[in-house]
Amino acid sequence: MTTIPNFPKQFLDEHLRWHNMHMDMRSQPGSGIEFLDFHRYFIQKTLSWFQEQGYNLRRVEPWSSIPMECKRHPAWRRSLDEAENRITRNLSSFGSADELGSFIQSSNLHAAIHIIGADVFGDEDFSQVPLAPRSTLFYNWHRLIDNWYSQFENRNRG
Ligand SMILES: [Cu+2]
Repeated sequence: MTTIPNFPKQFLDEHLRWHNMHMDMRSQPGSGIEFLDFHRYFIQKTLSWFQEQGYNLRRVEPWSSIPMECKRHPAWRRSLDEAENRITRNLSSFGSADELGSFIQSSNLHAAIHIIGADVFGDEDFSQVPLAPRSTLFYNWHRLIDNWYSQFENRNRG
């Protein structure tokens, strides 16, 4: 089961509040980095709670890449492959982390995985903004996104 037992409502509310506040800002400068930074902060916070419960952290590890099961789903599109390929093979094509964060949203990659993954792994919560953080899939996916973000940051530093 991918539902996290006793997941605090305050965390669900905080995540929903952020999304509601940022819904209309998606194409504006700064919205990409805001998306990446909020989720990085949120994941750190919820995972330390998760660990305090004695839950197995292996359930919330990042995917190493987008699961094949998602790519075989009828709703998967070639444009989503292209978006993933640009991130994994051509990260330097992004001028800034803000651009990367915006692309993950505007390419529909972020939302598509929430919707397709919910179907593939049988967890409706994952496709719904108010409930997604109580699914272990949320961490599998958002930690993969966060790893892309880290790779981008490290690339710029090097
Ligand atoms: Cu979110």
